[in-house]
This record gives sequence, structure tokens and C-alpha cells, in this order.
Amino acid sequence: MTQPNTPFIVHTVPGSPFARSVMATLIEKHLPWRLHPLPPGGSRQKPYLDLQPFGRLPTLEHDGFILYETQAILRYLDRVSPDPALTPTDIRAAARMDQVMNINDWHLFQGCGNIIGFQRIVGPALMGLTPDLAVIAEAMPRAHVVIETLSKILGDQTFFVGERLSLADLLVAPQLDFLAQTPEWAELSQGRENLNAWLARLLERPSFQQTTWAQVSAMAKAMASA
Ligand SMILES: N[C@@H](CCC(=O)N[C@@H](CS)C(=O)NCC(=O)O)C(=O)O
Repeated sequence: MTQPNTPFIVHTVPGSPFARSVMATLIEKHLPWRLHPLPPGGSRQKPYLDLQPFGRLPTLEHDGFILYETQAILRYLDRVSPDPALTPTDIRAAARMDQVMNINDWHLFQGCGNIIGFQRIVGPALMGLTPDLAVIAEAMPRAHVVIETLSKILGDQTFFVGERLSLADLLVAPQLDFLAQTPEWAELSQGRENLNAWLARLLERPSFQQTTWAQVSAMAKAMASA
């Protein structure tokens, strides 16, 4: 029997966009949760590798149940605590949500967010790296296709699958927030105002305000000094 009142523990390095999706979903669901912060690089070492053998972030721990892969985590949270529902009941809307979530993992993160976001933000912040402009330029054609596709799917809807927030919004927003902080975003988002407006709507929500990189780093710092 799953217990929504048992605290959910999010293992992550502060700054992970996938972990932010999980934390934002927990907040949207009003579920009790806490952070288990890892140091930079901690995801590639034991004991974290005992939880997540691929060394990727995040991992959820819930009443002894260990789960990784962000989509699986988000769906678990939606099933454990169905109110508010974050999956549409309409079959085609649910399929569209799943499609956007897979676009996130296969096309937005892979080859786009993990290149441009890493070169511009994560690498400089955590490793003192200088952005490699050639690597960024190589990723741009793919990034254009991804952003154009997301903009088309969104259309004039408030959220990706209509007028209600879904898991798709919660998965994509942290990735786009990273991209939106890069100089490349002006070019990528040109003529795609609907996506900019959607991102602004998402980032205004308490669930995103409370899970910025700075906020999660402050949480980790407070825990370390407690
Ligand atoms: N398919 C995984 C992907 C997770 C992932 O790739 N996370 C990245 C970005 S937050 C990560 O762990 N990066 C840190 C690293 O590779 O050490 C999921 O959905 O959870």
C-alpha cells in the first residue's frame, strides 16, 4: 500500500532540471518531501550508484521504494496522489502528453539541452569551463527543430495538453528554463512567442519559484549546516 503521507526523498545535485521536475510535481501535489543533496560529481560515485546504476539524476526514495527515470517518477507521484490529476483522462490528450514527454527526453535534452545548457550554464558554473562555441553551433539546427515542434504542439493552448497543467509541462519547463538563460534563446525563440509566454506562466508558479537552482542550493546549504 503506497502512503502519500510518507515523505518523498529526492536525491540530486542542486541544479538538475530533471530533479526540478520531480520537486515541482511534489509541490503541485502538496506532498511532503525533502532533498537529499549530493555534491557535484556525487551522482557518478557510490553510494549513489547503488540507487541509480547509470549515475543520472534524480532518484526518488519513498518509504523504502527506490525509483529513477524522471518520467516513471512523475507518473508514480500522479498515481500515488491523484489529486490534482496531472494526466488528462482523454485518451488522445494523454497520448499527446506522453509524446511531449518523450520529445523532452529524446530531442530536447539529448543533443540540445545537454549540449547548449551544459556549454553555457552547467559547465561554466560547476567546472569553470569556457563555452565551446563550435559545439553550440553544431547543436543549433536540432535545437531549432525541437523548439519549433514544441511551439507547434503548444499552439494557442495554455498548457501542452489544453487548459490544465500536466506532467508534460512539469517535465519540459526546467529544460526550457535552462535554454532560456543562454544567448542562443533569442534566436531559438524568435517567432515562437507562445512558448515564451508558456514558460513565463510556468516559472511564475510557486512550484517553480521554490525549486530554482539557487533555492535548491540554499536548501542543501542549510541542511549541511544544520
Ligand atoms: N533518463 C533520465 C535522464 C536523467 C539525466 O540525464 N540527468 C542528467 C541531467 S540532470 C544528469 O544526471 N546529469 C548529471 C551527470 O550526468 O552526472 C531521467 O529521466 O531521469
